[in-house]
Amino acid sequence: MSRINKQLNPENDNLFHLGFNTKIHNLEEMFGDVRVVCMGGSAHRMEIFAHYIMKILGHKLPTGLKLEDMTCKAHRYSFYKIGPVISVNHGMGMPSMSILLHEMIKLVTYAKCKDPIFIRMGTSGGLGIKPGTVVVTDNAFNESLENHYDFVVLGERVPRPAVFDKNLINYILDCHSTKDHFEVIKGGTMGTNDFYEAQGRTDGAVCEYTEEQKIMFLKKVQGKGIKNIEMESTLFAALTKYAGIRAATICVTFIDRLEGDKVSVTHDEKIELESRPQLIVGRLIKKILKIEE
Ligand code: R2B
Ligand code: URA
Repeated sequence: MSRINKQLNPENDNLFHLGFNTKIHNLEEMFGDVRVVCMGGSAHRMEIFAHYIMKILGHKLPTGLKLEDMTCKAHRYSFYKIGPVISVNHGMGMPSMSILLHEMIKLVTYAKCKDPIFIRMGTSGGLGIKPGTVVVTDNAFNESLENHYDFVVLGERVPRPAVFDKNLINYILDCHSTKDHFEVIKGGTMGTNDFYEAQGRTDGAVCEYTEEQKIMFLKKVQGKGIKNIEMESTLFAALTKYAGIRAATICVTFIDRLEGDKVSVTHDEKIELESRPQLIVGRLIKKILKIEE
């Protein structure tokens, strides 16, 4: 069910952090064909992904032209449109993602996109699973291990369920090939507002708990069916569901948090690991757009 704000005026709105204004930009003409909005934390990664999607769609730029970051004038996010696919970075953490999500949901609404899908491709720390495994989130949890995200509305906490679309999850799991050299699994994800204490790390600038207390906490998290920890899924699940947008989170794990805290992958390993969710989402996009292999 869609609960898009009825007070919005599509004729007069400023998507401030994207630099689009409905008085100036005809969003329906610019974005009406969009089917999939892909998001990820880093601007660089989403530019690489945009080029990957160009290859998949068979788009070739004439010599001398390059992909343009369409929101560069707003100096906040990096945003690429490749035919029916948008590739945009959301930054780190839920406040940054929340701003982008509000404005992207308004954008696809004003553009009259038909049943667009939002995907977050990310990185995470795993819990008792082999590093490099890709996790497709079914339920997202907050730092208190609750299956909802607490929005703060007019000073009051408003919990909204943090669950993802079951059919879309299965559709994504089907994109995993037995030939892939990594596992793709379904599981719970904990989204935190901090990388260090909230994720039970002992290597932050401050820390007043012991290694034993940390492991006890992480085992409790694991006991909830949670397979990985990152910093956006709870808000992402709850806001998209509330707005009536089908969405999914698909994250690679860099480390097993039961084995340690430090992410020590090399630059090349990082690029390869980050390409795993992209590979799966590339196949998903081909299926959605009915592009032959
Ligand atoms: C995963 O990685 C980032 C922190 O290193 C954060 O955006 C996340 O969710
Ligand atoms: N991102 C996180 O938020 N946590 C990790 O452990 C790794 C990546």
